[in-house]
Amino acid sequence: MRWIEEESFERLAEDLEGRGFNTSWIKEKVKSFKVETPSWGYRDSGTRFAVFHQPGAARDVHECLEDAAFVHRLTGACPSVALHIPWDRVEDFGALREEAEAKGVRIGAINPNLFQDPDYKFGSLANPKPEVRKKALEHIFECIDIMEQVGSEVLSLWFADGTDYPGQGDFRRRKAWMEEGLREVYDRLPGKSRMLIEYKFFEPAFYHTDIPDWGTAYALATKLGPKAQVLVDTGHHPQGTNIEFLVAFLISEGKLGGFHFNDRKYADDDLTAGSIFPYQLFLIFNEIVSAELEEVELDLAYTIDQSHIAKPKVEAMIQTVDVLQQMYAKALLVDRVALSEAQAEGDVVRGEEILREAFSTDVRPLLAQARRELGAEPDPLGAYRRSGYLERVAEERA
Ligand code: PSV
Ligand code: MN
Repeated sequence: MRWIEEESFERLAEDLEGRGFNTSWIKEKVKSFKVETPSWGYRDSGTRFAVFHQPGAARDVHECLEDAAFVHRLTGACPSVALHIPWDRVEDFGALREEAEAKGVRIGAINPNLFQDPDYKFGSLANPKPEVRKKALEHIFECIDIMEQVGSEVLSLWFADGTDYPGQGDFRRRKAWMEEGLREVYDRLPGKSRMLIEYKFFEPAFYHTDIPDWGTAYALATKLGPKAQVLVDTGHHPQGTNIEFLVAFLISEGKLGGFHFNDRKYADDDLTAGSIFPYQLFLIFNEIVSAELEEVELDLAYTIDQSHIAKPKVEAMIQTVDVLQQMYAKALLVDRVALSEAQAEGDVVRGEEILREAFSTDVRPLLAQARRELGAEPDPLGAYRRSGYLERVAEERA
């Protein structure tokens, strides 16, 4: 593994300097890249057909925090953990906050669960029954209280609301109920906190979904006000959607709030980010870096939203962090001056080649160096495999 050696970094740095880049600035940017991991990514999970147990999978929120803290120690890039309520509900959230901090992480976005309770069979905030809408609203209010107790500033909302058949629901009425509920939530947001509205074009509903796409989420967030933004889950689009375009659109409107990273081949498959469409992931980061360089105000909640079945969970998480860092680093290597020249001149091939040059640069030596400087592991996956962590927790959590 030559890329891990400091010499490889020095060679890359020399090459980049030769291409006109400021390597230490790029390295600092890579070091500042942080992504939240989800508690639910450390627990047992399943398909629609079965739940599969993995030895060592976290059994409660405390073990999720333990796994997340270990991922952070190895990568230096995952200082916070997203919680899902009620899966992660505890008696004392103040104590949970302290526990997280003692382990070296903090609690990030709070995700209400508005899909699992049988009452939500026909929706939550857009349910035709007022008592169910009220129940959903109260659950979100509970999550806002939890945010205050754990010091979180992000309420992350995903609704499974939708219908399966024509005639099942009244679209406009459901829209009004959704808006009414979201308004009440918005008005309760404390201090500097914000709400992120996630969309998904289908599943669990198969005929219509109340917030199916980024345009709908954008319209709702715009109506609500500046503390409401859109959350892009990379797996929640129909085939062929140009995600980098919608990311650019939302950035320019000040409405991009964050991401749920994963990848998909067919639907919401929860695969490792970049495992199927790495170039797309690079192009998404390309839009973000382009905005960062123009000093567009951005506060993006980067979160991994993956629940692995085929892969061991902690390994998959570390692998994902590495992929995200790679794509971000590659996006920092786009020659922006040359790119805008090519665009102005209508030189399509040159413009594309500039992107391809950045995408094909092996940035692993840069990442290894950044991690060394962060006090993390230059090769976090290798370090994880050598650590014996999985064997230890598999025994403890048997
Ligand atoms: C739904 O598919 C989703 O992406 C939402 O973000 C949820 O919060 C998450 O999965 C976990 O259920
Ligand atoms: Mn998601």
